Amino acid sequence: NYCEGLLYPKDSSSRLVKDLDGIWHFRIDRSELRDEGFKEKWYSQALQSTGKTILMPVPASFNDITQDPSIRDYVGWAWYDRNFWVPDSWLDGKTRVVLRFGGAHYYTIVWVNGNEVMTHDGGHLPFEADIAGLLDKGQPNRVTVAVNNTLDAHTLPPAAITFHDNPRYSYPYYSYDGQFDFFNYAGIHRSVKLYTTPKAYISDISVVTELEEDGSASVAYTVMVGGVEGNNEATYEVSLSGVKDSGTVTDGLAKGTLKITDPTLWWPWTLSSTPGAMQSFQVQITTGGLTDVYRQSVGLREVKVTEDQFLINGKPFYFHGVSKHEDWDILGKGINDALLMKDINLLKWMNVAAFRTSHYPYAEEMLDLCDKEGIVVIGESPAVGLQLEDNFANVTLHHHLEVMREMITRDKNHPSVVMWSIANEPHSDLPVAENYFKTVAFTTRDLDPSRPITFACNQAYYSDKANQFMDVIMLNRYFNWYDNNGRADTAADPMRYELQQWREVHKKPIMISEYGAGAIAGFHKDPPVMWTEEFQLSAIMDYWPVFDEFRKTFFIGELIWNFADFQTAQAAGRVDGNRKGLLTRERQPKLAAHAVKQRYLSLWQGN
Ligand code: BDP
Repeated sequence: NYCEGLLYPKDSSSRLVKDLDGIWHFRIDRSELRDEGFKEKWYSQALQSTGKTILMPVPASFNDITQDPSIRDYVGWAWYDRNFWVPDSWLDGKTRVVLRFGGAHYYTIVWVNGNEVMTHDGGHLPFEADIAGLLDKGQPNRVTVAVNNTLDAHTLPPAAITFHDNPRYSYPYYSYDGQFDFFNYAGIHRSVKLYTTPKAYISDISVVTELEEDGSASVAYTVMVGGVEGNNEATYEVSLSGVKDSGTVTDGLAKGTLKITDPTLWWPWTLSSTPGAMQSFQVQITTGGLTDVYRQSVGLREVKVTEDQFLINGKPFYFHGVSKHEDWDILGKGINDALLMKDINLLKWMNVAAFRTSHYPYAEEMLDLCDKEGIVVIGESPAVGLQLEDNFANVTLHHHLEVMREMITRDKNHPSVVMWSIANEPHSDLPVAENYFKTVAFTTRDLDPSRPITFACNQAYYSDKANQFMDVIMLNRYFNWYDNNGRADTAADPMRYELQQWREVHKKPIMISEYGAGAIAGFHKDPPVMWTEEFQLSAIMDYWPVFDEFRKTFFIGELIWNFADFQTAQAAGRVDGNRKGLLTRERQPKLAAHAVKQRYLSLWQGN
């Protein structure tokens, strides 16, 4: 079922990776209709020769790099370009040279030496194309990117962030209609890489582990092979943990099952003293005298859901953790290894077992770190805020299914990812939502039968129409923040009641995917008032006895909103962003972080 792969670019004896990250040329299109770049064909020449450009780092959001508010708030086509060289040996006619973007927000068009090579719809997932045929020997090559951050009713997320030609508005005009609560950061957010493969190549690998009663593991593998010419035969060899298999590629596929008698299992760090055991699944294909080699990191583990529990390798797992954002000062939604590593270290410092990639797929580099550290991840799609009837139209559904396919193709081999969250806070009470979620759930299960499905629900147990199709129920609740202002002590009763009701309607495991309160670091008052660190702490703690009440039965997790403060659109209820972080945006702890650290330690040790 998996589509052509999105294997992470890696060096091997048959492949070379070259980074195109760094400083690019950048220009926003300030014309009335944002269409000058296309009219004047900016892609057909160096961007610098089209007019004034500035320098822009990649990867990064462009918004916070300069002091210009019109760049921070820009909506429309933003243009990037840079030159690069490739060695002559790459242009031997036998080599694929693939240009790969880890992700750009939101709609992207890419040209190489003036030729359009690919477009991509959606902000968080990779896209790539073989550009070997367009490259020049002995002179620099140029890559040009146009990226547009306009969001409408049918993008994911849906929103009304748009420029238009209504003369009543000055440019840039945009409005947030409240459907999602984070800044619409834009630009080339993830790494840009060139990599080579032989003409016949390994295009995708997937590995699914099942644990057998006798303690062995069955590892089912599927390898997709591309570019095998004519009637040529391709053969393959795979190996994992010293167990080997080989055969002939049939219809572009190599499939089989490896039996590992004494497997080293991948464990979350809260369930084992040797967590995060990653292994190398080596694949080699040979055809017409050419060989391609790829080593896929895998972790052997199995996930199952019962009526009451979430099991990893047969052991009950409790999701004590946080929901996060990809959000950093200056960098916006760009990525950087130092900042990713800092977040991982802070997660471990707070004794976090798991987090949710609210509200979109995170960088592959982050998932790699979670694999290695044994931090459990709920992978969320960018379907945040499907609220209007129009958001459930077929065109959105079609795109949603495509995004699920891309996300599963990219992330399916990460053992840290244990569940798919297909949406956040949709109006799952609307009649149109029933068929919509039925379709997304069935398709997702079909794409990946090895992981349970959920979504973050803020609707009522009596009106929601989507949870009937889920394996796990996740609830977002703010009883003592948006309701009952100033009364941190009002969450426990409604929380208890709701958990009981949901459980009665659906005999499924339930967890909280968001709860929390805003606090501005340094604001203190006792007795507590809203926005102080004391209030945030008591608001969060009010839920804990209820969680503990149900923890031994069907309640499988608690994720605090949010790991850290993050940037949002400007609004009366937001203080230079959303302040529900346990940490500040600069990653320094508020009072509540220390209490959460203690609680999570005791939950973990009590496991
Ligand atoms: C929930 C959303 C989340 C918001 C949060 C809040 O899922 O994106 O940031 O509430 O209001 O509704 O802080």
